[in-house]
Amino acid sequence: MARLQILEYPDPRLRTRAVAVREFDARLSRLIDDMFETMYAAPGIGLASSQVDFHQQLIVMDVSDTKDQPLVFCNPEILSRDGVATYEEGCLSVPGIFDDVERAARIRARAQDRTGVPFEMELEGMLAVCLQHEMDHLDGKLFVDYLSDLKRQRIRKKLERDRKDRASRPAAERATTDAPAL
Ligand code: K2U
Ligand code: ZN
Repeated sequence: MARLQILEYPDPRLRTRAVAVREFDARLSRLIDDMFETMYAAPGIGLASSQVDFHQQLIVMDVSDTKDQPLVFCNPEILSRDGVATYEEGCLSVPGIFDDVERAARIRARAQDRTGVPFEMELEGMLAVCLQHEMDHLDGKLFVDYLSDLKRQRIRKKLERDRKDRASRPAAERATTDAPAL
């Protein structure tokens, strides 16, 4: 398995609309395993294929505290929505930024598993928030798009400044501070 590079806002590749998964083969399965390794190492509770520059409709999630309840969603669709809930969201592609986003409180979703077998699932709480957040990624949408233009502009400037600062540090120093948690 391998840890994949996660694209960071405002990288334009994050705005690509993903196409449907058609081949449920060993290559897809290997990517799914790599995405899980990348997500757990980040750490995060969800990851969309768009974030690792793969533009087919694929999401991995695990919202469990014990990190032993992995979920795979290929070609996900939302069949129904109910209620409204506001959560403070973050994003591995927008590091260090958190803000409130309003989404459906409960959803019914249909998707395919890693072998292509279709399934349906009722989701609520963090599961529902996370899947809606990840499905936005597949449409090229980020949670910062729900914020004001002024907030989004400030976030973009901060991330570009942070990246420039990181790039100007000696490589040895970068390696220690940027090393992913083991
Ligand atoms: O898309 C991503 O970057 C993964 C997010 C998923 C997520 C976003 C908002 C709300 C829930 C899930 C990452 O997991 S962000 C890091 C994180 C970790 C734990 C809880 C919330 C956010
Ligand atoms: Zn995200």
